[in-house]
Amino acid sequence: MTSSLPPSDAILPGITLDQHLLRRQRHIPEATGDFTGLFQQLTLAAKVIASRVRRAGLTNQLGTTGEVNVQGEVVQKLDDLANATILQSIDNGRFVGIAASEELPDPVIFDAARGRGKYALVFDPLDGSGNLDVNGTTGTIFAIFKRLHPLETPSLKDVLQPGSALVAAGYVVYGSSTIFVYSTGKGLYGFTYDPSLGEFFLSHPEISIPHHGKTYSLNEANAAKWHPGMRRWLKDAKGRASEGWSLRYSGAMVADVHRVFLKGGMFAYPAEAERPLGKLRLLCEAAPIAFLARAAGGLATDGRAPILDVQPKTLHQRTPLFVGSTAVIEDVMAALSRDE
Ligand code: AHM
Ligand code: MG
Repeated sequence: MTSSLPPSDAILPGITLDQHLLRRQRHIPEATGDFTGLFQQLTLAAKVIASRVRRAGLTNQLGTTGEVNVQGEVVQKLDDLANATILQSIDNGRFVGIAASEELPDPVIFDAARGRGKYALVFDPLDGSGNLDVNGTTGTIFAIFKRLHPLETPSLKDVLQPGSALVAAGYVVYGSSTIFVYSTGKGLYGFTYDPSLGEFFLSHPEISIPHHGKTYSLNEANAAKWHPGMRRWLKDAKGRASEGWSLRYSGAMVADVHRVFLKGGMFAYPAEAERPLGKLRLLCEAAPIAFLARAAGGLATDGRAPILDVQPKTLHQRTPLFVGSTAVIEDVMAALSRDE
């Protein structure tokens, strides 16, 4: 028997999400551990949702609840389950004072009497849930603000902050594997879930969005309703097919954005003639994705202004969204401004 140990990566697949958070926390002398505690609650929720999504076809969890949510959209059974999972995961802790979900008309206030919980959480529990019935990819998106007045009872104001005020954001992709991606503003990190060990391991250190990219992800069936500049940009890109442009669109923003973050290109849900603010939600979808894009060297705009600068007026406010490689987004913005 040899006394030398094998290299550590021959035993462990890498550092865990917990270890990663703790190492970063050590560099912040004033850290209380609340942030790490909140992330532990979120990763627990991600594991539970991933497990439910994987087994949904066996547990009568596919299909709709028969209800329509505050967005006017049909609620899938797993939308409800994912929403309840996240709320339960954070309710037993003291870190979140107020949480707002895409699925709920109003924010949930925790422990209002004592005004505890210095963070405000906004989330889309199961993005792209229309994909569930066809075994397509779905995801969870989350955004974390510091509450404006942590000693006071939490209120809607804690949530109605611009993306530039976020302290962290992330998403979980429930795809061929489960991947948890997060940033606190500097660096974007991805962790792949090993279900046999019940741990997320660092698999994508320092994700950096390529400056250029040749993939566009948008629902082209809506093109007739878009701004003429957007239509022309797309026509030009298609005319340059020999340059290698490809269309990839999954119906789940998280899946499409994850591709764009890794390979470059653009995800967009533009404004439409009868829907000038597009479809996606500013707070629980666009702002966190814009925050992550900036951390990885990319751009996100509503076509006029950076998404991160937009001050939300209402909880479920919508926004057009163009996000991805800097060169592509700048090109699209130029096309949009030419036809104003
Ligand atoms: P959801 O949060 O209710 O699932 O809606 C958001 C989703 C995005 O994930 C996706 O990019 C978009 O809606 C797809 O919309 P469409 O079917 O109009 O292309
Ligand atoms: Mg969504």
